[in-house]
Amino acid sequence: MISKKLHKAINAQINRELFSEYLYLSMSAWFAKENLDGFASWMHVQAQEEHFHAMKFFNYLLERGAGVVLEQIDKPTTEFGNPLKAFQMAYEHEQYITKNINDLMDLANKENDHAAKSFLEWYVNEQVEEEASADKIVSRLKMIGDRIEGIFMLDNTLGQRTYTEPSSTEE
Ligand code: OFO
Repeated sequence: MISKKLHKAINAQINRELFSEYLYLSMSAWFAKENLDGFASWMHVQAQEEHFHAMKFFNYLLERGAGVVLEQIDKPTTEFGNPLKAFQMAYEHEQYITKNINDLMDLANKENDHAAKSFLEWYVNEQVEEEASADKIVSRLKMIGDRIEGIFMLDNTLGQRTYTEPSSTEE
């Protein structure tokens, strides 16, 4: 039986993951408008990952016999200025999500909920990857600066990212 507190906190995290999906979709639309199709595609894949994160929490609550209440999703920003600013925002957003995952883990510890702790481990590890991938692109964009050929080369590289749903053993 999951505690009321932890149930409420995980339910709130579903909304944050869905907002992440929205944010990255909005970034994808902005990059597409800027004719940077590779960046747009990378962000689209990222949005798919966020959907998976949200559904993993969603299914977990159902599995624990707890209900899910879907709340309103905030409207994301629609203008990002330039690729560096967009990825800096993505990196900051991931740091914010990491903090929330850590808070969930702290709560699961406090509640002595071993099942939740084991489940949340997946997200703790996933956030390391989430932060690292955004941070790496921020660093590359800083190196590139205003050089348009560098932007196009990175656009080409990022466009090669494809979405693969994590296998059930990783879930
Ligand atoms: Fe769900 O990890 Fe990004 O936001």
